[in-house]
Amino acid sequence: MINLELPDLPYSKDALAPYMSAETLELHHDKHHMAYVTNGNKFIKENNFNEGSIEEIVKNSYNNNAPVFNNVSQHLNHMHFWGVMKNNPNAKIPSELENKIKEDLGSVDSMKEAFINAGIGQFGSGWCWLVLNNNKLEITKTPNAENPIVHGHIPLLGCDVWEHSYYVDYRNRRPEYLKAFVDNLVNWEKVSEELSKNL
Ligand code: MN3
Repeated sequence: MINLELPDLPYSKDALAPYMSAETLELHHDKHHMAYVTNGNKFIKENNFNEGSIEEIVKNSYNNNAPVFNNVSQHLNHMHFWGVMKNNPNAKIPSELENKIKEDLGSVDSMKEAFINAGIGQFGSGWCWLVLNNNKLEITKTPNAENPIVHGHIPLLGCDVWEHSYYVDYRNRRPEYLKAFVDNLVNWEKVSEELSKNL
């Protein structure tokens, strides 16, 4: 019987300031993510989705059971999101990852630009991603709760573009939030480790 649990953040609530405030993390982690966990457990139980891993429940409920999918996929998305962030301005991207970015996406700058544009281009709520698709890096976006695994993609870096992720700190300025994210908030060592594990 699967039971979703809210993970602790891997850093203190003020660790990502000034790019992402403690107030945002309190609301986003303690309230929004908690609600996905609580509702996910409720809908899993009510709809008998008890079998398999979180990833399997996400894939099995996609286009099949919206209450289960929306909450469990958002739980998966947020566990990823907390894990790929770190207060990291002027970060050096590990060379293995940097070389792969250059090979598949031209340059680090063009990767960042495409990532920001994917986030801006996601109408309404959703996510933008750096994914691995058939061993190639790609930039994608997904609506609402969708995680790239439902398309057979491996998520390496995802950014939450739901308003709850940036409205406290950036108001309606989503492009500014996305630029602050790619320039200052990415744990590139973690992204590089995920790439190595999946190549
Ligand atoms: Mn969120």
